[in-house]
Amino acid sequence: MSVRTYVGIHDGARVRIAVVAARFNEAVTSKLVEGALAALERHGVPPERTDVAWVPGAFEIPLVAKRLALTGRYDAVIGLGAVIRGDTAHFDLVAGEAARGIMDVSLATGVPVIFEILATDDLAQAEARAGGAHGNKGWEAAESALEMAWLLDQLPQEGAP
Ligand code: INI
Repeated sequence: MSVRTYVGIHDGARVRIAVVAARFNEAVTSKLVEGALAALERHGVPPERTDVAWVPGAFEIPLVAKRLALTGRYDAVIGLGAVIRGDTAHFDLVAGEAARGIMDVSLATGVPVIFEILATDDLAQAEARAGGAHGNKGWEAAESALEMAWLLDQLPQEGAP
């Protein structure tokens, strides 16, 4: 008997995606959003099947991601933010709580919530990952969302023999 293997693909044919983006460091996060939307379109998710919600900062992403995930309307939610060490003494708190919150939402709702909150030492490092020398992490986040949406759709459901 052969091993059944599941690997998600970037197929946006039927999925609906929500993006939750932080306005803090908007020069960076707007680029992440652009990258995510471009990747979604490239993989077959038109604007009509993509919703974007803006929140004040990365700390607020989990609550809004949870609200959207609980609607049942989305196959995946993408959290986009930029936490820059130089900007705040509570860098670790903001970045850490945003990460923990996103994981909690994902596990509690069963909807994949993609974590693409840049945590960098300075603005230049963030810019390099938002359409600069290190690519656009928003694009990668969108591909992760599609991969997870496909995988969760294809995997056996709870209770399946
Ligand atoms: N929010 C960010 O998204 N990035 C940051 O770098 C940041 N800094 O530096 O403080 C930041 N703070 C705001 C935070 O996310 C909340 O919006 C705020 O604390 C209100 O809850």
